[in-house]
Amino acid sequence: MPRPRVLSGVQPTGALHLGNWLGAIRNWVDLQDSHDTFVCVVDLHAITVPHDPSSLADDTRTTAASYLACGMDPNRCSVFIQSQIAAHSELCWLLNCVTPLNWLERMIQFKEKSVKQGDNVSVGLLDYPVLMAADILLYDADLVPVGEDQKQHLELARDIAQQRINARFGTEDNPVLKVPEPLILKEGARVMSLTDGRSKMSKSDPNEGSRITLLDPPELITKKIKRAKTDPLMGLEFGNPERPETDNLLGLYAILSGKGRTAVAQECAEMGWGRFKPLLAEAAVAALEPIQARHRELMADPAELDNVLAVGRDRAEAVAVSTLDRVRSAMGFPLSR
Ligand code: AQP
Repeated sequence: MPRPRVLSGVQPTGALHLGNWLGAIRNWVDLQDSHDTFVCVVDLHAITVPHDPSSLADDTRTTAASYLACGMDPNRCSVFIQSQIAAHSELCWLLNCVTPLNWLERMIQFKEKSVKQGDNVSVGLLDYPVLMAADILLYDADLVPVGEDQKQHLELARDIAQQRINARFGTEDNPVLKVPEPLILKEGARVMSLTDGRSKMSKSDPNEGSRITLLDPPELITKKIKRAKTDPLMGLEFGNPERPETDNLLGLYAILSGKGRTAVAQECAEMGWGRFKPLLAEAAVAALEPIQARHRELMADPAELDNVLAVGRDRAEAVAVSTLDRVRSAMGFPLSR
């Protein structure tokens, strides 16, 4: 039996943070033994908002190195860079031409991100979910790990595959594209901003104090946690809707210390912030230390990283090109290769 295939990725829009690790990459690491795992750095997605061309290539490599430093093992998964495989852009175009505009206009992420862009909203930002659909569908993914924020995009990918490609260009017995299922991720993996417990931790938040990046040095981690927003109440607890910051920081402590939610709920039930914050800082520094050490090694050996990415690209391209050919052929194009 072939293992179910999984596809996922993160945008190289800045240094990865605890949310990207705990909400996404940590789950991929768990999947690589049981699933045929493809993970890419989605650099084409990163230019859907204004970007700095002088740092895109470095950010892309640093992100790939972060995947490996967090435990993705190139012998057990395929790690590659999205833009190195032209099939992503080509399938995106084919899907664009069958996707109704109003399906994209109702995407929540588009509405939220376009508000931040003012008059500068690109067509690419609107089209982001179609490119994401192309990423997923190219690999015949059985499962796509999704957090709450990406559920709507996966639903769109399923609708495009089912209603717009298979129903129009395939048959019931011979569908053109595999329709992926969501893989619902571990509970409690949504990490919130350190400065506002009601918004998610994000690479693009202009306030750097709102996130802990995977490469922050220990003193900076300690400083950011010291300044993190709290409330005046004594005793820390989970699940109080009036205390989102408490829920977030306690949740981080449960994961980063490895103690789990029940144990930390007991440990911190009577604690004040003055005692808790140094404990959280210590746990964060200790959890990130091995990732940072491995990341330094990888960045010091560009040839090894190049090799991992070349192997990943070749494996990914073989799958992607064969899917693209299926779609081209179903839509009436002669095969180009
Ligand atoms: N705060 C978070 N908590 C849990 N998971 C998170 N992810 C992102 N932020 C959190 C997960 O990381 C994966 C890839 O994210 P992305 O970089 O492709 O896009 P994003 O979700 O928009 O992440 P950011 O950090 O907020 O980036 P910017 O600021 O550039 O938009 C996804 O699986 C996501 O769920």
